[in-house]
Amino acid sequence: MHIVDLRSDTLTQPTEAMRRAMAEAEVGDDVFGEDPTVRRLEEMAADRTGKEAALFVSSGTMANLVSELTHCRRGDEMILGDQAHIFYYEQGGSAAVGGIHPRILPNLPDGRLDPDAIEAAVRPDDVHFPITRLIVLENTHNRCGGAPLDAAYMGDVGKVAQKHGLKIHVDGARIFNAAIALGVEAKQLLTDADSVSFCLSKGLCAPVGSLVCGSKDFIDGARRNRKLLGGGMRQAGVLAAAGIVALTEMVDRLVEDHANARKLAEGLAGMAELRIDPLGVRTNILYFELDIPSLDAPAFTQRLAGEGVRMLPTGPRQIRAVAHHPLTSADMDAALDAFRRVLAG
Ligand code: TLP
Repeated sequence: MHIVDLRSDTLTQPTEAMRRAMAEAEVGDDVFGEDPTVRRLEEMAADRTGKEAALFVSSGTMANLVSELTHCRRGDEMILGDQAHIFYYEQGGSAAVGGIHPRILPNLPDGRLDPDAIEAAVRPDDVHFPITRLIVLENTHNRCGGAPLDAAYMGDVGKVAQKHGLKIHVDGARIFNAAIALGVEAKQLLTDADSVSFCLSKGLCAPVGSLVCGSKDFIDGARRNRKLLGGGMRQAGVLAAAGIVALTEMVDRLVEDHANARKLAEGLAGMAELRIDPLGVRTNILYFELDIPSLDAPAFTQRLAGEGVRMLPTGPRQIRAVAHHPLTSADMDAALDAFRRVLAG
């Protein structure tokens, strides 16, 4: 059976060009700073994000943790959303490893944090309080339907940060999806950010790896923290080589994933038992609610899998689907047909 697996864009596989580049990569010991392919990837990442320097790390989770550790000291506070990946899905690593205190604000449905609420959460200088150090944003916002945050909003948060001497970190695991959806360069979304992490191993199809980007001083600190976490890699050029292909060949095609997600959403919106607003689907992620009293999301996705389509239950009645390479428009049709069969019982 042909399987259409929409559980996550982390399922993407390295392309033929990546596999060739990996086999031929020139390598060295990256802890000595001697891997030319890693260096080239880091320079490209810094350039694409408009930052001075970049650091190659093993995952998005490590990229975020390294960034938080570099911005904050133990006991400092960071402001972030209650739906943030960092808050929700990273084992509370910033608190567990870094002693960083999370100050949680409600995410608006479009992934933003209200800039006034951010400002109101900044701690006054008082011996009772932790020191507010960092604001964390997520772009695109995974749990808020893959919503992109635009440059105007980033500027609004930038003003709050500047006024109070705070740093901004962007969890930009899917920052290129945001850039493509908004029709801008990623760096235009990041002028107000002190640091950004982004992933090569999601829609961009590389097998492993994320980048942290920021000022040269920040990246020097991040490099120390990566080593602290055991994340110093040796001949990592074999992985970076795939990342270079990801950045040069796989960014522009994300538009296809966005079109496929929208097509799927429009098809699902026509089914009486499902709740979804297709206009809210701006990138490659979509969520919908089941309105079937007898069937919850885990049971529904199990039946769907029996019809060759895999999706992720993310709540008792909520399901997530993520469009990604190499799934096609025809795969979305196949997925919609499978839904019709499951709903028909
Ligand atoms: N997201 C994964 C799961 O962890 C939920 C997914 O399938 O979407 N930031 C954001 C916004 C992410 O969506 C993810 C992964 C990460 C960070 C962490 O990246 P990895 O998995 O490389 O540690």
